[in-house]
Amino acid sequence: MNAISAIPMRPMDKVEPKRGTERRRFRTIWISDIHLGTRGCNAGMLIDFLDTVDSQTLYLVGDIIDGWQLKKRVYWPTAHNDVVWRIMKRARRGTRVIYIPGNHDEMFRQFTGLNFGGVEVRRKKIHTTADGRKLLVLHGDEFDAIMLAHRWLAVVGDAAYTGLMALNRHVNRVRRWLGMPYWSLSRMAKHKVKNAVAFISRFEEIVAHEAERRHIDGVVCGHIHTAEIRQFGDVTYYNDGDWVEGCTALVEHFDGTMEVLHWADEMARRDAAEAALEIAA
Ligand SMILES: [Mn+2]
Repeated sequence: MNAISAIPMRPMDKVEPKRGTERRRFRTIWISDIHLGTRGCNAGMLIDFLDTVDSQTLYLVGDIIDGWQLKKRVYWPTAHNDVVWRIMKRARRGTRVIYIPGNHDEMFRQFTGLNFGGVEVRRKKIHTTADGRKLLVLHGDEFDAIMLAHRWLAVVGDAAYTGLMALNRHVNRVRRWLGMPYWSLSRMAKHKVKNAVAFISRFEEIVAHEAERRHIDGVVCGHIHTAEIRQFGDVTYYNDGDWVEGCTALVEHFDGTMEVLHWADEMARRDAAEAALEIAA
């Protein structure tokens, strides 16, 4: 807690909407695994996302602030503050914001049931979609115990993952310098590594099984940094991904339709459209 309470806060006096465009409105938005306080966090892309979209309800599905990393070393650039302020501002302006702490921000779990500036802290939450489906929203580390058989992979994976993320940053710095769009090295690597794929699908199966046991229509979680919408019999598994590598959000449209937004792709599409407009002008 000490590292976090030492973070200097400053109010965001001007939050500018994207020029000339209306925000895209959704019924619900889920984001998680932002890992504020680490170098891996893509705060810039998340700020762009928050400035482009709006919703009636916003779920923060855990690992928003990385307390584990902050305890070791305080890393808190302005952009990370800007993310926090944008979310607080949204809550003040009437968006229902529900914060479900994860394992990296478990220090906030002690505040379960409380309300901070319009942000409700909960351990889990049942969300009812516009088309009447009941979804259990939780971070997902609750399933780690069941995943024990895969623990060794998690330990080996963690070290490899940290290295991969460092490489990912350098690759993208060079790509940015060359004017190329953001590209996720580990997203590609994960899909190539057979063990990681087995790990992810095992996690998805366990979560879906839990939904079935509870007689609900589905589960929304984060934790494994892999966005997905997948059907298991009568149960739907949703994962909103992360803002470290994939940069994804899960959204619910006003008719209850769910979609994963890949923000790097959305930004690239918008940039291309803007460039085309400039050429036309
Ligand atoms: Mn987690």
